[in-house]
Amino acid sequence: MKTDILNRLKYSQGKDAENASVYDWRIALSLVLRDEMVETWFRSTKETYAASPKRVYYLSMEFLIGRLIEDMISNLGLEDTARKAMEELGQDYDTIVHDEPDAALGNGGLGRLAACFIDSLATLGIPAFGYGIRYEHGLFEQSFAQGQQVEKPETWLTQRHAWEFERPESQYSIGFGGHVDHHEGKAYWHPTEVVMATAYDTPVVGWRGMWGNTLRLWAAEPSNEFDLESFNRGDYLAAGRSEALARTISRVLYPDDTTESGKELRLKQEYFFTAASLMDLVRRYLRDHDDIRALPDFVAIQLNDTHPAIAGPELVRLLVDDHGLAMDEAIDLACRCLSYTNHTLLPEALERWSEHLMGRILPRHMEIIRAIEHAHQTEFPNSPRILEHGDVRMGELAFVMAHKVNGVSALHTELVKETVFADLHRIHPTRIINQTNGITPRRWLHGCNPALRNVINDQIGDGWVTDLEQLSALKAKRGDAGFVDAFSAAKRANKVTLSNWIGETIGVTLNPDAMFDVQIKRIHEYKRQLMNLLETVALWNDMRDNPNANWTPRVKIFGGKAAPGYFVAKDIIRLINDVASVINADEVTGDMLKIVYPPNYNVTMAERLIPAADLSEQISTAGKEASGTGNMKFALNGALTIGTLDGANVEIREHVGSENFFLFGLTAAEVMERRTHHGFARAAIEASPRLQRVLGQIAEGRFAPHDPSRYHGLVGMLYDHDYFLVTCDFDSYFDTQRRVDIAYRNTQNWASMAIANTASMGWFSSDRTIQGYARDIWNVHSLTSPKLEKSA
Ligand code: 26V
Repeated sequence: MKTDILNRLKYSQGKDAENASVYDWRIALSLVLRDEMVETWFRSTKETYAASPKRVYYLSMEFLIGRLIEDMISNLGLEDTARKAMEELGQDYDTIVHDEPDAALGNGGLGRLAACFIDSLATLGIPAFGYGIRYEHGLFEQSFAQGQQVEKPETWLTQRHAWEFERPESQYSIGFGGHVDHHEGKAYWHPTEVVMATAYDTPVVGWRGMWGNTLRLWAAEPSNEFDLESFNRGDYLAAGRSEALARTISRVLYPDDTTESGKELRLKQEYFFTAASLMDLVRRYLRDHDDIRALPDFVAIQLNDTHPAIAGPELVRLLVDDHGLAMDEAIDLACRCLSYTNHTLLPEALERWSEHLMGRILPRHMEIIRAIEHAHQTEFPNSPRILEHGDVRMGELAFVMAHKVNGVSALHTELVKETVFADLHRIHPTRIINQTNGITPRRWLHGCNPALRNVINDQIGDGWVTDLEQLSALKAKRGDAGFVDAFSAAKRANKVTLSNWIGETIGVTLNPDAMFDVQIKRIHEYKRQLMNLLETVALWNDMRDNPNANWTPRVKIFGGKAAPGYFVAKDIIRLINDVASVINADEVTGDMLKIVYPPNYNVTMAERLIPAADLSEQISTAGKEASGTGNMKFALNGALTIGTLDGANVEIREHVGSENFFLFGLTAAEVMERRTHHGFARAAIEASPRLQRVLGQIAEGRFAPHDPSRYHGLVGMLYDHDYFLVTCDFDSYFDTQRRVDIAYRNTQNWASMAIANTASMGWFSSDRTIQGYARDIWNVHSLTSPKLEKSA
């Protein structure tokens, strides 16, 4: 490996060992690893062509991958070799691997789920492609200025991305705009704007290099004919402008995971990657099949939320306009290929496009959407409309064009049936099914937590990495003092490592024996970071009232970004930072209470924080968090959860046992009922002296003395609207936190509960989730482990 690395340094980076930077070494190492993967990748591709099986195409606007280098090294089983090689070359291995920037091509849970899924598909040996967009700029970089969020463009691609292969031969023209002609029953779309989609492939190799799939991301480039006219006229400025316009499509990830809607560029991004992916998969299919009507036997297309929902009309367009099928037959065929995952019930996140915009950008698709609507209304008169109030409702479109629609946790799926798609569910009662989310154990235990991984391996070997249910063997070891001590020591070591990092990065000194209480996720009102903060202030008050009592020391750790236009979320960030300044400087509470909020939360930061957490905050308003997946990562790494009955918390609690889970708050049904009470928030505040006091302090400027009215809006909102019932759940949350305090003081029992969590999380592997999709939705099979599949 040393020779390979030196060769890569010389011939690919053009550097010798004397002049190489950390970056050069990292690229050299990455290219050597990539060479290794290519072997697996070619073999898998050959086997797939030979077997001609049904394949999965996972269409996702987001893939939140993070760093790849450690994944690649451990999937290939080269940890020791790579470390030794780098060290013998005089390089610090950890510095080298930590040099890789995160691929932050996603906002949060939805994109990270896609990344876990492609890892599981490769590990399970299921032939699959992930299709998405190669954004030049991923999710913005966050910093704080006087406590306020500041966004800066993210620039991962200014460095060489060593994992990908550009495929200039895999290019498709994607049209926009123009008009449609009809001749003798046939439609001809004449777009006015054409953009090229160029493929960039990243090999996705599963555990121990048994199988490799492809993540194919599309970049937008000007077509050759692009504004040739201006160019020939010598108007290079105009030609350059339209060239820039084309590249705009894959320039940047939209950072609003809820509110931003109706933006023309966003619609173009959605169509751009969906159309390129469909043309690509149809072309691959036709290379070794000649009957387009058999497409559903060989192709399963999963839509990750409605973002690629234009796939329905686009596939119909290809089948009718290019392959001559009749409209009704094409719709039926497309349905049998497509399935759709719903990830949110929040009304503001449900996509709609005005018919006007859709008709202007995609005139042929607008005709086809009307045909789909007509066909569905003919078969099911009075069924809910795809077209409503001049809008195309993408959820309804995706539902109607899919043979299966799934929710992402048991509770969420029931709510999908009862709320957003209640009427469609009545018409298609077997279409909605549940597939509870999961996480990949490769990254979220084996990779991020070597200390705990080694303790587990010493007890039960490493079979759990691909068969997470094996962790249940740890349940029996809860009485084994040696094991319990080793488990606790691993957690303590992770907390020390994190404390050092926090000290270095934000200059706050932490006591590693304090309880590390962590809430990391996007900042959203429904996730209720504000409730966590109010509880922190209330605890601080109690500590100051009675400083000599036997308090359980706590560190409250926050992490997360707010959408740039989400002003309430940004106010919450500022308040967390303001409160942190006051509390961290308080000598009365000192080490008993600290608040830290390291900026720019991302996948890599999650990998640092989760292994060091004692307590996992999963406190969303019941009914609002579709699943959550951070909740699973924490429990797997031996943190206990304080949480509501929301999303996958419900199932986590069932698996780990109610005695190992701190439950509080209203249920989804109670939430809906409470909202009907006039003045419910004011009543809740009046009933809680503790909450009143905290809100009073914030309102009178205790945490912003130079700008005392700073949080009047936020506090006023809690009194008057409080749509997410922070006030109603506050007391129950506070009391439960005090139970957590008491439980934490019994270190032996806490360790035992933590072990129960780790040992019970086997079911939450994304391998289990993917096997569910493969069986219930896709009807696809593993090419590496048919036996394993039968036993599952
Ligand atoms: C929506 C939009 C709307 C327009 C602009 C950009 C944009 C980007 C993303 C989204 C999707 C939001 C939905 C989402 O991320 N849902 C999360 O999915 C996770 C995986 O299933 C789940 O664990 C979380 O509970 C759920 O909030």
